[in-house]
Amino acid sequence: MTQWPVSSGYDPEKSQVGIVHIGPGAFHRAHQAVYTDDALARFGGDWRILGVSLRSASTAQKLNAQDGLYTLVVRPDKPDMPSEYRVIGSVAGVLAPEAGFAHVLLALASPETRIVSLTITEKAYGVSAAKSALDMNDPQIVADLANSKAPTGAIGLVTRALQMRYEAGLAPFSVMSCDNLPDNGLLVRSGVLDFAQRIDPILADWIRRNVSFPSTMVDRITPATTQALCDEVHRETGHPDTIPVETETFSQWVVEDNFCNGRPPWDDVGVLMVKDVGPYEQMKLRMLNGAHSMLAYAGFLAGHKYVRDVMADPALSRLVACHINAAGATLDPLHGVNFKEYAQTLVLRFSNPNIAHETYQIAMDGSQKMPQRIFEPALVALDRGTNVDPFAFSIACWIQYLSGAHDTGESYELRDPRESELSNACAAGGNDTNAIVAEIFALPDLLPLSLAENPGFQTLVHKHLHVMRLSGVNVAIAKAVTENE
Ligand code: CS2
Repeated sequence: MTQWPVSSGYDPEKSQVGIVHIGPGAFHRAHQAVYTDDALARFGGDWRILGVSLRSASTAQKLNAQDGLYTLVVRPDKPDMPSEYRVIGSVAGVLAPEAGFAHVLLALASPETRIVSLTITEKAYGVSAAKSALDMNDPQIVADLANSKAPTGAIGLVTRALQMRYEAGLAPFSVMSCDNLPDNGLLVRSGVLDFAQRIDPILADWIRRNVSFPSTMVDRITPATTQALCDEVHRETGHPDTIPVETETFSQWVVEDNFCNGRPPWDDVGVLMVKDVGPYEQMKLRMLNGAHSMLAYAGFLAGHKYVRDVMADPALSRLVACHINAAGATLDPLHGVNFKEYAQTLVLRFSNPNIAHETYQIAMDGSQKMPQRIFEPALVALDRGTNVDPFAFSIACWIQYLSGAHDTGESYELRDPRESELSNACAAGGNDTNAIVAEIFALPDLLPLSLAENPGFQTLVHKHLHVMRLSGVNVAIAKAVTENE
């Protein structure tokens, strides 16, 4: 018996592990682990999840002390509705880096492991999307290639585990990325194949022929866990949970039905299994995540701590609506999906008064997020002749954020893997906003060339940044509203 009963009533210990998940952070535990909990409750099966933390020991320490159990706190979007507290049983435990990466490899190479999934954030793949190949400037990739039998990064570990299975004559596992990246299956596939090709071309060939890399679109708003949430869960449930997760009622998962070694019956618990995830991912990245990034930079600079505060700001909420519409106009029609309704749902979700989602959390890692969320749709808008100004405004907000200080002079950390490059580019422009935009646009592997070299687009970005620098972010927001509505 586990220490707390699982809310959906099943005994998780009757199921063995079938999935190893790299990156069992809050997002995974509010999303994939919950769909898997639903599937275990209804159908049983050996599909529990073993988490692997590559960097920090804290998730493992906390979850293992609770037998992998944790509380999912679901926040309805109406002010007076109570939250739901649900104990999830699908996570069997977590391997921490302290246990040594040999243990991780053993778990990945175990014949019981049939799916390896990943939520490691955009920056941790070490794969250049533009080149469909490993990024040879990535120190993790370089280190793992030099020591390919004892890697410590995600791509190296997955490749080495596949090699161990190949050598042992075992069936491979499917590799499923759950990060907010376009064609995430293809991206991780190109990284693994490139890695394998460099260590053993025969292995690369075996992977190419036998391993599936389903793409997925994952969606559930999940703020980082706080001490206040732990206290609330203790008070409301009596469980001294040190690692609960807070999320919204909305949840969506679209998965390419392409698994080489079986999968849980996720389609029976609300997951949409499709042939091509691309259009869903594009819709979500451009409409949801794009608007999120814009509102995070503009909102953070305007002094709003949470997304709900941004949505309560009349000017900003209008800009969010403009952004979502402009993003929707860059999409091709998608059968069965009404973009107008999707847009309305987004506004309701962002406005949820019960969720404390920090703008600063979303603002993190902009260099990894802006390309798919803002730059790509900007190019399409230019091409189609639809409204491109919201994308230019978003970029201006991001560049202003890169200055590292509020209008009041109060400073903050950028939290971006390319932060020194970005700050240097900003500083190199001095007080000349034209030069700042040009410096950022000229950074390698950031903007697509055709966007960076479009003089009209640069002028639009500059126009917004100029107002921001001269008159403050609130004036720039008000001006953008009048120009965009
Ligand atoms: C957010 C996402 O932090 C961010 O960049 O835009 O994490 C967003 O909350 C999720 O993609 C929602 O599914």
